[in-house]
Parts: sequence; C-alpha cells; structure tokens
Amino acid sequence: KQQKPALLWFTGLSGSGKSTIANAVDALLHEKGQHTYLLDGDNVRHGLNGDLGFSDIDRVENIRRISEVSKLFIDAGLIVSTAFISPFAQDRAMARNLLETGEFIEVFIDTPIDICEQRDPKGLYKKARAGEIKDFTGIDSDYDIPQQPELHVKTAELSIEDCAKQIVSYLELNGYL
Ligand code: GGZ
Repeated sequence: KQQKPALLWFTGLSGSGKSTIANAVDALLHEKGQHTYLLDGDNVRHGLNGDLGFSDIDRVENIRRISEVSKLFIDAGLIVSTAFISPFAQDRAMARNLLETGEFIEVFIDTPIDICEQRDPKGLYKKARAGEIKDFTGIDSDYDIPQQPELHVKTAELSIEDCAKQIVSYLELNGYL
C-alpha cells in the first residue's frame, strides 16, 4: 500500500518530549516500511541553521527554513517529522500554508511547564531561572498554545509508546498509510 506524503509538525516546550516521541513515531513508521525523515535540533540547528540563536527574529527564520526544507522532503514523497518548539502560531500557520491541504499535521506535545521543568534533562530551565539563559521559552519568551492542532498529545497521561501509537493511528485512520 502506498503512503501519502505528510508533515508531522511537532510543537511544544523544551523538555516536552517532542524529539523523543518523534523518534518513536519514526521507528514505528519504519517498521511499517514507510520512507520517513526526521528534522530536529540535532541535524538542523547545528548545521543549516547554525547561524541562528533564540531571539524572536532568529526563531522565525529557523522555522521558515525548516518549513521550506520540509516541503522539499514532502515533494520527494516522504513522511516528514519536525521537532522544534516553534512557539509562534503565525510561523506554524506559515508552514501549514506552504503545503497542500491535508499535508500539514500539527502535533501539540502538551506537557505542562512544571513537568518540563522538573525533568529539565539539560539543566536549561535551572539556568533560565537563574538568568543565565535569556529568552527561554515559557519563562521570558512566549509560547502560543496551538488552538486547533490535528493531534493533541498529553504526555503526562501516556507512555512514550502510547503517544507514538496515538500519532500513527491518526495517520492510519486518515489514509496516510
Ligand atoms: C528555548 C532553548 C533556548 C531558549 C537553547 N529557549 O530542550 P532542548 O534545548 O533540546 O530544546 C530546546 C532547543 C529549542 O530549539 P528550537 O529550534 O526547537 O526552538 S525554536 O523552534 O523556538 O526556534 C533547548 C535549546 O534549544 N534552547 N536556548 N532560549 N530553547
């Protein structure tokens, strides 16, 4: 059975689990024989977007480039996942509008900030609270909560595996797989 190209646009706070869940989804799709590609901080912010920081202007440019690159992968027929905070609703809308109807799937990784802050895997919240990192999302930089995401994943209530399955089920039910 053929796959229909799509962009799974993960959005959520630092430490919300975007990358972890996107990787789990990618693994499930691979098992199903799908061609996929995952863009995240590791392969984009260090390379293509290595010149960008975390000011509002730089975040806008970060998301613009990621959107354009995603579109190229979509043109190549892949199921693409992007895992970036993408805090501004306007930029997520821009990414959506680059694609055909149905290709853009907004996946809100909804983890309350107190849980992200408890996890703090890289110690960044601690540094942001101490004023050592400025413009930190959720502390002194905004995060616009998605109003109508195609998928709303509540990580506090589900295991990573179940979050990934929720997303793959959506793809199956809506004819992407
Ligand atoms: C937010 C920051 C910041 C600031 C460094 N604000 O948990 P992480 O480490 O691995 O994920 C965060 C990542 C965010 O990069 P994105 O490209 O996803 O952001 S955006 O979409 O807003 O452009 C965090 C780290 O970079 N990080 N400084 N000030 N996150």
